Amino acid sequence: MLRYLTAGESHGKYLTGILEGFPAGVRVSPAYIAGQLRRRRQAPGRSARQAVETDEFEITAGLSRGVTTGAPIAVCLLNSGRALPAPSSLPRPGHADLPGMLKFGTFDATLVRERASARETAMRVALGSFARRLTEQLGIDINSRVTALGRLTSLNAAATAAELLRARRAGDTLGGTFEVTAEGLPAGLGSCMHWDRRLGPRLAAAMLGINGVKGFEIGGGFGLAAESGIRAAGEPELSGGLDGGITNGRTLTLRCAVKPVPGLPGGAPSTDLRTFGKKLCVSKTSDTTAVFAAAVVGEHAAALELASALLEKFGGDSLPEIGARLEEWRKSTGKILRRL
Ligand code: EPS
Repeated sequence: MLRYLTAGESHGKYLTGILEGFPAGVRVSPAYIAGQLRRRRQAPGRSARQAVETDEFEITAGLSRGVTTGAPIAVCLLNSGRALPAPSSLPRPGHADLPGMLKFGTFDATLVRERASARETAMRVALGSFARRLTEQLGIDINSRVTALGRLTSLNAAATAAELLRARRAGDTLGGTFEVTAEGLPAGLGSCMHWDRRLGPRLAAAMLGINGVKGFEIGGGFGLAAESGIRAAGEPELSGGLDGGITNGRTLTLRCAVKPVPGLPGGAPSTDLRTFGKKLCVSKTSDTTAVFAAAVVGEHAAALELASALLEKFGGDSLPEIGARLEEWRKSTGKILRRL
């Protein structure tokens, strides 16, 4: 079993992450992790905060000369934009502030927002980079693409930039949808034998656990509700690579809907929990959209879950051991799958 934990506040000194149960023998260069962090940090639509973040990190355990050892992996990721915000009893609407203040019995919204912040997803990318390297070295290719920015569905660099500029000038923010695919997965990951062993709900939890993600689909998703059985049977890719919670050897396709960033530069009406005075809650550092960054996080969140499922099926303490078992499995299942 692969498990991971993160700690750290958005404006704390650094984020901390531990990845446990990861096999030995996986080559992971710091440059690779830095590249993945850069993809998240420099995604379109990010706030001015990203210009001061360098995502400098140190791997303090579990890696020797660029190769994993089988020991728990520990990562420290520095926060550069470190001006701790002043305490505030004004919750930002649409964020975790209000329910978090009620839940934890505090009048200080910053105590909640510091941890609820999407800054934490930088650590999920850092730890997910290890899982992504493992899957890559086993011949599995995980990718993502943004499929909608607000109402814009034919995306190219120019249209995206224009739509982001339009929203920024209007003091507005945008949501969107993204897709994560995994190609080269063997059939047989996950299980139909108990609901919580199904890969679908496990991937759903990983993807819905990304800040701002409100919707999740596998393959044809909600569209399948309107399909007839005959039509659906004719298009097996609509199952999105999973049948009965088990990978079927086809491309895995996951789709997520990201809500528009609730922090508005022009301000959103809120109520101070100490005075009950009505005030505008102004967010100067909000992203214009989080959908491009979330897509990168989605790849890594999916990679962690898929790596875990691979380890459950093929066991092994080192990459060569897992690789040999997987190759045997691909040979034997391939003989059947190729004849269908
Ligand atoms: C975030 C608000 C902004 C973002 C932050 C996520 O930060 P702040 O207002 O605390 O300066 O920049 O994202 C990151 C720092 C990051 O690295 O993703 C929020 O409220 O979620």
